[in-house]
Order: sequence, then C-alpha cells, then structure tokens
Amino acid sequence: MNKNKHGRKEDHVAAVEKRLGISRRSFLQLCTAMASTMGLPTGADAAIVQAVANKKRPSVIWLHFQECTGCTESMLRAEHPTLEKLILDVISLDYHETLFAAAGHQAEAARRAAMKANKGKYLLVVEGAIPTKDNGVYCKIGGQTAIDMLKECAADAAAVIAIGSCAAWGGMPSTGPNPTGASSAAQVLGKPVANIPGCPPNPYNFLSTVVHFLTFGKLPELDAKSRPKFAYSRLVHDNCERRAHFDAGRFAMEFGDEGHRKGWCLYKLGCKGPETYANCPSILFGDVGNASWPVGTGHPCIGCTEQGVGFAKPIHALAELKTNVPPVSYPRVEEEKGHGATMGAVAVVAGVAGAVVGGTVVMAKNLGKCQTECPSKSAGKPSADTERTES
Ligand code: FSX
Ligand code: SF4
Ligand code: F3S
Repeated sequence: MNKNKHGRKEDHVAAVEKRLGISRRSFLQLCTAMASTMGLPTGADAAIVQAVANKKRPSVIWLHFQECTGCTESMLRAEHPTLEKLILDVISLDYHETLFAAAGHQAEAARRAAMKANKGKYLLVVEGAIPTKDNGVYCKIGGQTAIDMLKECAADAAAVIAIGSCAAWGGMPSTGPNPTGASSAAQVLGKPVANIPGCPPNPYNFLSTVVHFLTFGKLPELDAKSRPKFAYSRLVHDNCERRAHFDAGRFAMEFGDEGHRKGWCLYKLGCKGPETYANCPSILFGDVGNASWPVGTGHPCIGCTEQGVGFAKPIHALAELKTNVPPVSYPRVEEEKGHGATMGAVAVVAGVAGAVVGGTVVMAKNLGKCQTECPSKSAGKPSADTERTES
C-alpha cells in the first residue's frame, strides 16, 4: 500500500474521492480547513484525513423537538465541496425524522434498534427546545413526550450535541412569555452537553465537532457555556469586515441610507456583534463567497447564538460593548472630503480605535490596501474612502 510523505494511506483517500464524488484536492483542503478552524496543531489534518477516510462512521440519533428544522436545512444547504455529502458520509444517520424514509412505528423501532446495537457508542444530536410545562404535553412523538424521548436516548449515548440555539439554550421557542416552558437539552438532562448555538448554526461548526469526535474519540474543548472554543471564543465584532468603520465612527443610520449602501458599520441599526460570540464573519455561510453572512449582506447581527441577546433584546436596541466603551457622540456619517477630520472624527478615532485592539487599526489600513490592490476581494466589502481612516 502506498503511503505519501505524511504516512497517509493513499487508497483510503481514493475511496473517499469515489464515495463522495469530490476531488482528492477538495477533500484534503477541507480536512486541513477543519483542522485550522479548530485550532489544532500541525499534523492534526493528517489524523483527520485518516479518520474520515477510514469510514468508522459513528451511529447518530438525531432528535427534533420545538424548532423550525433550520438546523437540518442549513446542513443540507451547505455546498462546497458538497459538505452535506461529507456530513452524511462521516456519520451513520440512523434516526432523523426529516430525512428518514421510514415513518410511524417503523421509525421508532429503527431508533431503538440502532440505540441497542450501538449502546454507549452513538452520538445523540438534539435539534429544538424541549417543552417542560404541563409534564411536556406540548411536544410528543410516537406517544412519547420530548422530555422522555430525550432522556431515553441520552442514557446510552457516548456524547450529546445540542445543535442550534433552541436546543442549546431554548432559542426562539423560549422567548417570553415562554408558554410551553421551552428548555435546553442540558436543562432537561441536568448535565452539560456540547452546545452549537446559532439560528441556524453554521454547518462547519457541527461537522468540525463531529470530526473531532471521530478523530480523537472525544468532543473538542468547550467554554463555560459548553460551546466549542474553536467557534465561540471571539466576538462577531472582533472579526467583522465593517469593524474599521466602527472604529472610525462611520455608521449607517437608516436602512438604505448612504452609509448603509457604502457598507458602513451597522451598530446604530442595532447590530449585536459587539456582544455576540460566534465565528460567522470568519467562516461565512453557504460557501457563496465574500459577505455571505448577516452583516455582510447588510443586516445587523441579531445575536442568534447568544443567550440573553438573540430573541431577547429588541432588534433595534444598541448592543452592549464587551470590548470598549462607545463615545458619547459620533461624527456625521458623511464627512466632507478635503477638509481633514472633524473634531468628532478625531475623538472617535482616538477614543475608540486607540483604546481597542490594535489589530483593528491595522485592519483599517489593510482595508484601504485591499481596495486599491486587490479589487476582486473588495466585492461586498465596505467601500468607504480610506483617506479618512488614515487621517
Ligand atoms: Fe430553527 Fe433549529 Fe433556529 Fe432552532 O435551528 S434555525 S429555530 S436554532 O432549532 O431549526
Ligand atoms: Fe460589524 Fe456590527 Fe461590530 Fe459594526 S457593530 S463592526 S457591523 S459587528
Ligand atoms: Fe447569528 Fe449574528 Fe452570526 S445573527 S448568524 S450570530 S452574525
């Protein structure tokens, strides 16, 4: 059997090419991307390639409770290189109400058979919140309440992943006055589970978590809210392509105004990026290129991943700044050219940009460079003149 310089078994990779109908290059690139997304050390990509190529598919039981099925939809809408194919190839989806051909008692029998055959080894994925009021009568499947079904399935699972904000912390169904007592999977089970919040969550974060489990036999490192650190340790605001505009005090004040059309910061329109932890601006959605995430398309982040922010704070309310204090006044959105900076602009740049992470200032400069040196990259990016940033 041929081995390449990394010691990988080439025939396994060839098998993946055949199974998924994707090129070796795309497959290896995806594994490397997952390793770097998860912040794994050099060489981990080889272990990932090996684990995925070996096709040790863990059995997955996927439950649906109170939700819109957007989590599943977002997995299936993933594109390049056919991510949904990879997800379905990496796991053995033994129970999934939306994707299952079986129905009724047949489906429930298949679930119990898979749980018995893979006792202690299967992954349990929970999508949707669990209604707990009135003994859980507001969600029943096969005559069983969501509470009972979750407890039964979790009892012999190797690990439990709560996918989406609904399962992770209650999400939209738990919005006040929460008439059904919608609760998270962890609340119902009385123990932490791995949370991948987002409404919907990013499919790469789910795939990377599963692949980590497949490669290393355990879930990735989690934060205090049981979220994978690789995905939820940075504020949306920290990696936002409009951050330079925030630091320079350039804000869209109304949807469709000049600042909005120029791609300026959406803070004044209620963007919750400054208090929301997620990697959306870094890994984007749907693999359609630049700007394919809420803020990139011109809509403020609503904080869909963050408990207490998403579906809790009014969309138009100003976000709490976790990293710095906003100035009391801002310059006009449109400054006149050729007259230098106004006092307001100076105050903003000095008081805000100077006080926060130095990297954002560098980012402001790079933004200018990019506009002049790499026009193809500027599509969908903020297009404000950079002289002001430098002034
Ligand atoms: Fe919907 Fe999932 Fe939102 Fe909830 O995602 S996209 S309501 S997080 O459980 O289906
Ligand atoms: Fe981006 Fe929103 Fe932060 Fe503005 S407030 S920089 S739009 S995340
Ligand atoms: Fe959600 Fe905000 Fe990301 S709305 S998808 S956390 S940009």
